[in-house]
Order: sequence, then structure tokens, then C-alpha cells
Amino acid sequence: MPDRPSRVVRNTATSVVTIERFIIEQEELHPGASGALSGILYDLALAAKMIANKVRSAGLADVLGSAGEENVQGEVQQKLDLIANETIVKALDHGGRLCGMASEEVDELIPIPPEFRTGRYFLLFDPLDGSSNIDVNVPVGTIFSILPQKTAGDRATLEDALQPGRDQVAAGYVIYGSSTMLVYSTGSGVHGFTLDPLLGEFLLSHPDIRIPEHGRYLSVNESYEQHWDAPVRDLVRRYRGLDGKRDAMNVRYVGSMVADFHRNLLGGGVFAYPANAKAPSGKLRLLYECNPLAFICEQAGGAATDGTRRILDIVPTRLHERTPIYVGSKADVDMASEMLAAQ
Ligand code: AHM
Ligand code: MG
Repeated sequence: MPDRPSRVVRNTATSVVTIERFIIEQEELHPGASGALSGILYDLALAAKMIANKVRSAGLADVLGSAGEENVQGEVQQKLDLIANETIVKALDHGGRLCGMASEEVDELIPIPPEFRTGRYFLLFDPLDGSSNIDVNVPVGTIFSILPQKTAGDRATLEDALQPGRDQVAAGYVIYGSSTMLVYSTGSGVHGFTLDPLLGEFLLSHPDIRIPEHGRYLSVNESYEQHWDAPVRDLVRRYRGLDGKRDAMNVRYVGSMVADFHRNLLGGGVFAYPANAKAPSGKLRLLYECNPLAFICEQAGGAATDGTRRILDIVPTRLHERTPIYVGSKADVDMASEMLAAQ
């Protein structure tokens, strides 16, 4: 993990800090920074506010239900997925800071239109994760990952997208829950901001988040148990205290990865989506979901593995590649690595 640069010291009980001010202060810790990364983060915060508005009024406006199109994973998209996707593209494509983008909802790379300037960063995102939960009012989220451009041209190629997660320069997520929160890291700690709906501003509410070493919560969909192999079944039994070798964790599964991850980040725990006989690589996407959350988790003191490899070390070969994942409190994730490596 990179060294953590010195930080801005403030009294969080009395200071009111907007995300804009915080981003500027963080940039000042890196002399020579061009400001491009900060600009991308501002634009993402703006997109998040726009999506939050749509999500909040989803039950009122005629935006519920399926848009009727299937995405590249063969899943039917909800209308809000498309709206969130479009919102992010439109907020980011003209800033001159990106060479390209990729979205979980789009088959191919999203190019920067020829009329706009480009920059040296590549953005990957899942515009609305957990969108099947929208019509039952369960939290959903946006996840993003920012990579440096690897190739030399002014427009991105697939090579720019297919970099291991350890090369991310920033990652974050937005959770649209009882309040809207944006949590991100640029490699110097993890910081959370809560949207003040009256001011329309994200305010620093959770500076320097650290995940507890041991977790209280286990988030896994146990309905797949019959399709797991024996080591995964044994691991989940161990987490649940059923083999008598550790205290039982509390099972909590929203079915919306951002919500499950966020709870475990703050309270300690592990989120697992193992491979199973019906989904040999699991369900979740390396580039849009697993890499960004693994980056944040490591920055907060946690860990993430696919069972045998650190998530951030996996070299992707496809844009929509899936991977099994165990992410969360370090001791609990290390237990997964040990038990699954022994298989
Ligand atoms: P999505 O990107 O199509 O919304 O799917 C991802 C979601 C995650 O948020 C969640 O953890 C997982 O799917 C739940 O899947 P399952 O119902 O198989 O447990
Ligand atoms: Mg998703």
C-alpha cells in the first residue's frame, strides 16, 4: 500500500468542510498535481447529487420498472440504471480530463466524443448497483474507479481499462440510503461525506474511516450453499460459529453490494460472493465493483481476496470479467484466504 502523505488536521467536531474544499486540501498535499483528478472527483460528486435526486423520487416519477433492454450480462436493466449511466457520462465526458470510460451497463468502451478534449485518466463505473432493489425501496449505489491512462494516444484503448486494481489512483462509491453518502479514497485514507439535502452539498462526516480488524457482520447469500464447494461451505460455517472454532458473526445481507459493504466498513465484517457451481466466477465484476471496493477496503485497513489472490493483483483480461470476492475486516478475509488455499 502506498505511504500515506501527511494530512490536514482539523477538529471534526466543529469544522464544516465541503467535499470541494476537502478535495482541494488533499490536492495541496501532492505538490505538482495538475488538478485533473480533483476535477474528476468534483464532476462525480455532481453526478451523484443528480442521481440521488432521481433515486429519491423514483417512487413518484414514472421511472420504475424495467427499461426492457438486456445489458451485457444478460440482465434486464431498470430505467434508473440507464438514467444514472447517462448522467455520469454527460457529467464527465467534456471536462478534458478523461481519455475514455467504461460502464457496467455498456458492452464496449465509452469514447470521449471527438469534439471534446481528452486527458490522462480512465473512468470505470457501475452507475446503479443493486438496481433490482429500487422498486422495494432498498438502498442502491454508484461505484467508481479511476485509472491512469496507460497508452500514449489521446483516446483510450482496451489496454487502459484492463489494468490491475492496484494501479487505481482513486476509487469510491455513493450510497443512496436513508441519507446519501459519498465515500472515496485517493490512496491517503478513506473519507466519507454526507449530502445535506437543503444545502445540496456533501459535507465531511466520516474522516479517515478505519475498518475494525475483526468483524461483527457476515454478508453472504446463503441460498447458494447447495452450489458451493466444500471449502466455501466450511468457511461460511466457521464465520457463523457453527464449527465451534470462533464466535458467530451476525448475518446481514441486503443484496445491494454497496449497502452491505458500507455497513461492514463502518462496523467491521466481511462481504462474500463466492464462486458456485452455477456461477464459476461468482457474479460480481472485477473492474466496476470488486476493484474499487477492494481499494477502499485496503485503504481503510481491510483486505480483499478472490480466495487465492489479492483482488487488486488480478490482471483483467476482459472488460466485464467476474470474480469471486471476500472483502472486509483483515482478520476475517485472511481466514478466507487460509481456508480456501488449503482446498
Ligand atoms: P447488479 O450490478 O446487477 O445490480 O448486481 C450486483 C448486485 C450486488 O449489489 C449484490 O451484492 C448482488 O448483486 C446480489 O446478488 P444475489 O442476489 O445473487 O445475492
Ligand atoms: Mg453492479
